Amino acid sequence: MKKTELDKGGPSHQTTDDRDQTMTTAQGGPIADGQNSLTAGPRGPVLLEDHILREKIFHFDHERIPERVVHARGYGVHGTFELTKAIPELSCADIFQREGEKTPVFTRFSTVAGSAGSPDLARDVRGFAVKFYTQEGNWDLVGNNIPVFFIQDAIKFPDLIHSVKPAPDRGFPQAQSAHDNFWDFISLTPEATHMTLWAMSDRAIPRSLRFMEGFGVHTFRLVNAEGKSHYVKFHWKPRQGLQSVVWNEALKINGMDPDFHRRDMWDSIDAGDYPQWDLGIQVFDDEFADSFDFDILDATKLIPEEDVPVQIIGTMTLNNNVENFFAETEQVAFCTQNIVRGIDFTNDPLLQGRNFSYLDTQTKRLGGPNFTHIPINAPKCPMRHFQQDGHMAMHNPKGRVNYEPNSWSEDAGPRENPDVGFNSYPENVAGEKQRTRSETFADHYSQARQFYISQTDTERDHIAAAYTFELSKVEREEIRLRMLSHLMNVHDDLASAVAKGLGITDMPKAATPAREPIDVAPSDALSILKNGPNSFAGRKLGIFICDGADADLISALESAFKEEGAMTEIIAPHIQGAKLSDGSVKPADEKIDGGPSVVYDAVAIVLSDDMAKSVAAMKPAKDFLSDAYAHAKFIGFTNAAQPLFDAAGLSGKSDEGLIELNNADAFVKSCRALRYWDRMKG
Ligand code: HDD
Repeated sequence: MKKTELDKGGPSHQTTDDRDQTMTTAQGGPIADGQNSLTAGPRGPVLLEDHILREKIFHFDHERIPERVVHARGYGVHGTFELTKAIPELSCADIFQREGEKTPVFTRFSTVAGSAGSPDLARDVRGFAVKFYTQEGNWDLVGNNIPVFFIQDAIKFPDLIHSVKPAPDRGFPQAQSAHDNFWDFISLTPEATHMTLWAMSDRAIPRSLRFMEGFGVHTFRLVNAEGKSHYVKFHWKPRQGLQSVVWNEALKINGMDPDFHRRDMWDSIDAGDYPQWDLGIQVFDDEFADSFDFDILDATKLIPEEDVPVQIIGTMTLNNNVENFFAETEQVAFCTQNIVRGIDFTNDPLLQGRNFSYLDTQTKRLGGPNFTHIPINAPKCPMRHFQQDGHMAMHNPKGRVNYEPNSWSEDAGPRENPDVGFNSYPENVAGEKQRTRSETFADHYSQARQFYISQTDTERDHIAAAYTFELSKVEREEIRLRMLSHLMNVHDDLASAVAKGLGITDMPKAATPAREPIDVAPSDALSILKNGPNSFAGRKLGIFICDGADADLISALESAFKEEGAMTEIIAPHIQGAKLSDGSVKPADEKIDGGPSVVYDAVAIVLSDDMAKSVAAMKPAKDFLSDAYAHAKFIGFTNAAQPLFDAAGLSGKSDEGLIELNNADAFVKSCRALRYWDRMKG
């Protein structure tokens, strides 16, 4: 029977004569028609024998796997790690032996609390997990963008996560910590105080995944060929420098572009602007550990870089977007217990609990024990063992032997090798079984205070504003007061700023510390603003234009920012673009209401006298300018922008961040400071 256009599903229905492109079933059978079910007559019932329909719907019905119980929202990228300083004296790990050698990596960034579809700019800790495919097996460094954690013992993790995730009765709020359950738990968990200082700081609203540090958090061991051990903390330092957004901006970005971070990562790699991080190590021994004011096994504490400097030993370059999000980013299975010879664990109770949890969770999430057979998880070095069978087994032992010891001489299968095999560091351990927390873990406030006093005034204001915002969303007053009682042990300025923000006049009694806080010196490394890149490279300028705008100025801006290593985008009243002063038509990347200033690091407003009034009447144009101003951005403008300034309520405003566009190079130079923070004072 000949098919009509309608049978084929309309004119868009495509067929091919090319055998290689022919669509098939999962069994490989060519498909003649994938758009019409098999029915008895044109209006009759669908026949059960329709194996094409059955297979297609069956597979679709099974497309989802459980999202990660935490860190569900994430984005993965391929890259390489290049060793720049060999450290055989510290570690016999193969990856640390040969300078200049490159090891493939897969890195997944994530938020913690939100579900897989939640917005990128939630106030949250960011996961920073790196899988190194070394020649002696996979090493997973499963860290965060914050060097400390909320809790000291893994047994509390389910409670922590339950408290931050949506409440079980109502199923909200999503991807937020600004609610009763979270702050109830935190206010009853003094050890979390240090971490919440970080989470309320701008670290928790990074401008880009490319502009954040990463930390292995725990103290690990490096072990050399002679079996000598040193303690180590791992750091990732972004070559792009640190940068965050402001809270009001984050809220607006979430609405305008919930995929802001993943889009930014995809776009920069696609454009060949590959983000890089240096891998740093802080190495120390028992002598330092014994003299340190805090316990090196306590994951709520960091070791200031001023005390133990970070030595750079290599560079990670992320240079390859995934081919398939599900196959790679979703199926990648990081496990803290994936370590290699030359690296070992310590007795950090949080780390030890994690070592149990990750293997367990991957088995559930990926459906069985063979998730290491999935290409993204498989080592890139040879692997030989007698593990076999199970769901979806792809690599089973070959031949007759699948056990050890065995007395077969040929095809006997793999054998242990004490010379190159993993040997746990033979730490001497003894003690009574008990459920206690070491006394040495009891100081919960000193490092929180250190973090606070290490920040610039702007950053301190942001921290106080974040606590105020979050606690204002808390319905129960006693939780707000209990939180305040902890902040009083951190710093009076912080406690009184938050109390003022909340409208609390009668201060509660300060919480009784489990151990008296001590004085610790500020550490500049803890501030974002003290460690700015002094460059606009990797950032984005939004150029708002209209008909009649100065063509030469626009092209000067584009080349000056390109020279800086930055991107530019054109925003115009219409997506078709604008007819410039020289008669050329400049296409737009965004229409004004689709390209708000919150998605740019700085803006240039290049208008013409003829259009100045009509542009000033556009609501999104006013928001573009007033948001850029409120978010302390550098704003370049031409004279014709004056009516827009008036309309945005900014008549007569002048500061060093508002720059008349006479010279594109000078404007780039100013933008290197990233924000004009002084505007926010007072
Ligand atoms: Fe965890 C995922 C980081 C404590 C249990 N964690 C997960 C991921 C990161 C971290 C980055 C996402 C990995 C990916 O992209 O797939 N987690 C941390 C850090 C911690 C930490 C830095 C403290 C220092 N985690 C922690 C504890 C437990 C877990 C104490 C449990 C006792 N984490 C998990 C998990 C997850 C996970 C349930 C969920 C999905 C997954 O493992 O793959 O096993």
